[in-house]
Amino acid sequence: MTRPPLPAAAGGGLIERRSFLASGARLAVAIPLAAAGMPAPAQPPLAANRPEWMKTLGGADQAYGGPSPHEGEVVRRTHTRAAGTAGFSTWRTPIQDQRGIITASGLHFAVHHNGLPDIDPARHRLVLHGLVERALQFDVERLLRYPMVSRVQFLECSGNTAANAMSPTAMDVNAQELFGEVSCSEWTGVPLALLMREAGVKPTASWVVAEGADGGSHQRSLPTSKLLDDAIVALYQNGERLRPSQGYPMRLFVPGWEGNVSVKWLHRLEFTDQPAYTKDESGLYSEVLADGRIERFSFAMGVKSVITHPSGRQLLPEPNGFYELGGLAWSGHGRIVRVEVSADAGRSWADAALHGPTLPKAFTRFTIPWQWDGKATTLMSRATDEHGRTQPTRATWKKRYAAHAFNHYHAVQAWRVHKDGRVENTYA
Ligand SMILES: Nc1nc2c(c(=O)[nH]1)N[C@H]1C(S)=C(S)[C@@H](COP(=O)(O)O)O[C@H]1N2
Ligand SMILES: [Mo]
Repeated sequence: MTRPPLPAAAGGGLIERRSFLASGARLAVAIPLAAAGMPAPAQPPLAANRPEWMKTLGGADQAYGGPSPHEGEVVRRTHTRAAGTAGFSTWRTPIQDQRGIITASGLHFAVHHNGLPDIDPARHRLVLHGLVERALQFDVERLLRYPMVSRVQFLECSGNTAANAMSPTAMDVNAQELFGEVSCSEWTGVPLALLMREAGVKPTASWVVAEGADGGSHQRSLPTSKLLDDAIVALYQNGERLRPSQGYPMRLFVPGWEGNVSVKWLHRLEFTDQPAYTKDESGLYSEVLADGRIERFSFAMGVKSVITHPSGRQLLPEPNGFYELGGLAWSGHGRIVRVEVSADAGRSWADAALHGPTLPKAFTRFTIPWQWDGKATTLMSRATDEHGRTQPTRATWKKRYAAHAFNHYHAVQAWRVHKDGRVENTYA
């Protein structure tokens, strides 16, 4: 029986979501039992040939749970030249395998400029000093006694998606490689405002220099206004104490701002009346604009989105099939209010469904149903936040920055779908 086609939301096979759900449409993805050579089950269908795990007792569990051994491919990835080295390394999260908005702690991306320090929490101290009435020192035990807040928020390296900013032609890489330097966790910690009140930060203290306890002492200057607004000293991540990779035993967490300022292994906050222009902020984390001017302290992360299923180097298993397109959107300025998707290279767009909760400065999951007709096409997503900020095209982004600039790239991402089902990174 042929059914009437479902109402289109836009060109290229995007389906209007409400009527799609209401229609009880047969997705034709599952295998009908009859087709699998089995009669309609009067008794449980597998009774005759049960797998071995249904015939014996299971094994023992472990003290700290881990992922299924069958998911061994879902891991962070680093570049071989950096793997195992003590110096600069980047570990990217498998964003294409994530569903929901929380990144599993063991899969959180990581950027270490000076390797991963092994810190004894009993000997770690946090000092607040400089332009304060009372310089203060906290050990971990004391800090754990303070009132804390919990918020689900993303963390993104300003260099995320740098390959698309720099490479003249689109590199055929997967979403992990391109977009893997962003993650989203529930962060719990002590509001900086509380600690700053206790130290009596002076009105002249417009800046703070935050320093990590890693060998190499990662340092960034931040305006105190941001610390008072929503920054925390994070002690917990997704319900447990921070992972070493994320700054154990404590880190500065600065919501919505480039990852670099969320100083891990935080041990010192010096209140000053001007930025320190540290090595970490004068070099890598200053932007060169197209006209040669330098943009310092480009803190906030722009509005960004990416379709994660399907995405680069994946294979659509069948043409003329139903697929749910979906991905993640986020903005360093606030909440995501809209994500538009195009399945015809940007000629037409439809609103994707946003899956709640849509939290400020957090991942927001979006989806839209899609009937692929088996022809080559290009998929794109474009997010808008509550302040009306949206994503530029790659060409518009490139116009603003010098040719070699790569930080803060947040242009619309396009994936080319080939006739044979291959999905490839492309520039739209
Ligand atoms: N002390 C210290 N803090 C640091 C870094 C570092 O190398 N040392 N890397 C920064 C960078 S570049 C980023 S993007 C974020 C990454 O945080 P994550 O490793 O928890 O994902 O931490 C920032 N904080
Ligand atoms: Mo970073």
